[in-house]
Amino acid sequence: MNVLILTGAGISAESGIPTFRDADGLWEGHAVEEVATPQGFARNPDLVHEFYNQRRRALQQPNIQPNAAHVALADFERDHLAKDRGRFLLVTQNIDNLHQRAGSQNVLAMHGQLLQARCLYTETIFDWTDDLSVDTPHPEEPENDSMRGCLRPNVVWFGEMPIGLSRIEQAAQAADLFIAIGTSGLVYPAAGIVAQTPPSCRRIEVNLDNTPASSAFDETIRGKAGDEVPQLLD
Ligand code: BJW
Repeated sequence: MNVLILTGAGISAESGIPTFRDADGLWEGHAVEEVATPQGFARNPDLVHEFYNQRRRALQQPNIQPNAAHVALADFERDHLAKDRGRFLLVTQNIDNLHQRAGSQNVLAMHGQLLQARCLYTETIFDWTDDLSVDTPHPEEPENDSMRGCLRPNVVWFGEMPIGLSRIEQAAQAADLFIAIGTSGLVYPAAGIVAQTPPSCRRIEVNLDNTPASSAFDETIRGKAGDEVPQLLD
């Protein structure tokens, strides 16, 4: 049985990371086009850096830990692969690294990672835990002033190409079980993955609420990921 999991911000809500579109979400007080597009970054890099600096600092607070849903997915994958039951891929839209910290192995972070920075010129990716600014020197060329401020968060903004799309498409087409957890089904191409799975695939949505994608699933489980995912995968 080939398993494909898709996760969104809702799976990390119980770990203390705000979602985007719920009340008190990350977009509140921010115009999406100002903080999550390449054009917004070009117009006002200070604002965008500050938005991500705050989130990077918050992510590294000791109280932010993987929750029961992250752990259940990591345990399920370990067992599935150890028993040679088929393939397993966890596609996450989250940039928070909590799946990796919970022990998941086959994780594809399709919208990038907050604890990475990328050089605008060379595309080199660096592990990054500190603040970024328009004055941050290039890690490999700290004396070269023309390279100052060349780093951006290694995340995927609107209008940019998400990571690993062909691998995701292949996994969707080969999936026998597809589970989407804690995602609003509003952002493409992630929201379209369910439509790429074959008719024989069992499709399950776990979410607090209905989403525009709900009708594409065979089963919808309403509740908190931290309660529902461990039960579902037990
Ligand atoms: C719980 C819970 C609990 C709460 N338990 N549940 C087709 C149609 C229409 C538009 C498009 C299309 N194709 C492309 C587009 C344009 C665009 C798009 O989708 N726009 C729509 C908004 C209309 N897409 C893109 O631009 C993408 N790029 C692309 O398609 O490129 C193609 C291309 C071709 C050729 C050249 C170049 C490009 C890129 C999208 C990038 C999205 N980036 C962001 C920011 C990432 C960095 C960051 O984190 O800051 O990704 S936006 C933001 O939304 C973030 C998220 O990953 C993403 C999805 O959000 P998510 O995870 O679903 O969170 P929420 O908050 O929306 O929902 C949370 C859910 O959890 C809710 O349902 C709650 O009920 C639930 N929940 N607590 C269970 N405890």
